[in-house]
Amino acid sequence: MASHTEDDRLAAWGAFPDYLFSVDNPSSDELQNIRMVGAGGPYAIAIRHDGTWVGIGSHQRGTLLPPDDIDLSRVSALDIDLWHAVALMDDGTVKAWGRPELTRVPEDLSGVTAIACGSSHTLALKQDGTVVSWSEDGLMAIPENVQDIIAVAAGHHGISAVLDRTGSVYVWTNDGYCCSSGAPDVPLDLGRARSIDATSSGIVALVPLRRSGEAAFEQWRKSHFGTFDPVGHAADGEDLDLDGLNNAMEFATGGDPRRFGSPPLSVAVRSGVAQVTYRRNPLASGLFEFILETIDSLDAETWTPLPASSADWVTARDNFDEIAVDLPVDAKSPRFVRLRTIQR
Ligand SMILES: [Ca+2]
Repeated sequence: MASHTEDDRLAAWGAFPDYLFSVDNPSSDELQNIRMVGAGGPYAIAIRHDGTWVGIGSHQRGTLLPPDDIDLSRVSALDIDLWHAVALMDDGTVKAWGRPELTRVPEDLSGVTAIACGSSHTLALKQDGTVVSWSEDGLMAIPENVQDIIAVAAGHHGISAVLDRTGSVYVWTNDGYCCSSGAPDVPLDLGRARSIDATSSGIVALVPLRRSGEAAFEQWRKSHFGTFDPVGHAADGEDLDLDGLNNAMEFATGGDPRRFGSPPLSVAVRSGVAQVTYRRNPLASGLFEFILETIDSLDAETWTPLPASSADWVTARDNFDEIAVDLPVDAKSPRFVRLRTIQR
């Protein structure tokens, strides 16, 4: 770890394993007047205001030492991994050094605003929100749907992660296999993320702390309406398919807000007992309270909540749980039942 402090000194901490070779261990005097720092893998490079530099950690027998022909005073971002380093220059071009097979920056690459260096590949983010990626095998494919990108991260084993303008995070690996979501062009099920970074063993995403179920509700809006925010057709009170269930109720009961489907509550009467069945989205149960209420006449004003019972039958279906509750009924007098969902 290395950190650039407010008064331009460098703080570095961590441990270097014994198997690393050629370790730089500068004195604190050398770590003054630092303009920026790039770190990752076994090495950190601190660039001073005068364009000189100092390194900390293992430079891999010289592999990670900056070559003389790069003007470090013009570096605006720097990332390092096990065997190569990548610098974003102030004119939007990219320089790389380290193992030769990893440092073949694509010709004519320009307009770059951010870079990320993995152990075996590199990512560059361009001004237009597109991403360029390369490894020792040349240019790497970028998944479809990955556009309007604002941040990139690269890990080991060819893992790439990007954050788009809406807050969706996409992750993929060299061979197109994705470890978490199953498909590289499907965003991770995180809700809205603020930033991403990579470690040697995976990807880290910073997501706002929310109540249980809120991230799932955001993701639900995104998959049905293309936005994380409760606006327009995605607002909680909207009912696009005109089935009488607003979006909050559709999410809570595992419904499809764009398709008129079966109601979330049904009743079957058998020999003096009404079995009341309703759908509950397991992802929503932390955010919504589900209350069954009964009333004897629709002219009456007060609905009576049914006590939650441990004897309720719960059956897990694909997208929801089905809750069945037995309700005694008298054949001679009507009884009505309704389901309320209250956002906590
Ligand atoms: Ca609806």
